[in-house]
Amino acid sequence: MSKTTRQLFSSVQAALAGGGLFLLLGAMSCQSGGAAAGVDGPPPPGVTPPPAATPPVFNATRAFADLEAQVAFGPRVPNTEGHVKTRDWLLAELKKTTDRALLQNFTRTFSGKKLAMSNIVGVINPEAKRQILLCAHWDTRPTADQEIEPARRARPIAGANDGASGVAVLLELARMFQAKRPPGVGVQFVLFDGEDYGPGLERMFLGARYYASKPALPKPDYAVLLDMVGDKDLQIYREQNSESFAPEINDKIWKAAEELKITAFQYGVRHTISDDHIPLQEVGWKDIDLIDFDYAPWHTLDDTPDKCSPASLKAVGDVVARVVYSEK
Ligand code: 1BN
Ligand code: ZN
Repeated sequence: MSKTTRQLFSSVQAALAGGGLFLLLGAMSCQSGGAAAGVDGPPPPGVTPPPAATPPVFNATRAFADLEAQVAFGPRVPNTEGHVKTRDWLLAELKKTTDRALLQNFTRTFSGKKLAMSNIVGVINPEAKRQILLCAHWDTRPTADQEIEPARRARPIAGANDGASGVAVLLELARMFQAKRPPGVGVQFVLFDGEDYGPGLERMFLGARYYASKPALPKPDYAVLLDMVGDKDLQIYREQNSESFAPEINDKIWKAAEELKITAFQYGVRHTISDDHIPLQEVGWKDIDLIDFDYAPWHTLDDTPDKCSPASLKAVGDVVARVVYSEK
């Protein structure tokens, strides 16, 4: 499928899945500027310093190694060995970097099959009055349903971008926040399970739905979900459900991107996506989804690390870090 055809197809599919309108709005605020710094370096000269504190450097090489490490565990599908090993590794990583880390275990049964799942939770500065939730899903799609050939379609995806990318950014952010505590806020990390179980939407977002009904930590002031943020050709547009429900959080993110001159953050709204932010929005939490849904290998066997880049992880990490360190 060509990129254009693919984009149209995926947009319509996302719009249908979200039950919303597919809109291309041009009313939002973001300008593209020059590139960000070299892949592991500090911001380029001339970039406006953040108001509250300067973030440490986001180490893109280390973040990308975390993406590859997740993929190396194999598909992270509930009730598989790769899922258990990845869960234990992620919990151990968050135990190293956060003040408190825990597993929130839960089960769901579909067609007589009981699935054991875990949301993985960590928090830095839990005593702070203001709290931000940063989240991503760590599970992967059990079947590559966008493959054309039936034999390929039956196999699980590697989930380099769709799964590992958002988690990789969050693990590196946790290291940064441990090295230099954000002055004005607590940061909650939740890695959701069961986002991509499927095949239908009624069997998706399982961890986010569970968390929304039984939050392990106090209600955050706002939440930012990272999903599919590793594409080599990263282009993140505002997502419609996020823009409808929490435009002020989108504004914070796009303002930081503009200040850092990070061109991956694009002007306007592109897709309407059902994702883990919806269950949180449904219980009244201000929540946005940062997602680049124009990704040709989506739900195929080609969603592998070579389609992703350290620079893309850094673009997103730098922007989120700036927002967090700007909170007073
Ligand atoms: C995102 C990544 N999603 C699944 N994998 C959410 C989604 C659901 C996106 C349906 C489009 C359609
Ligand atoms: Zn997916």
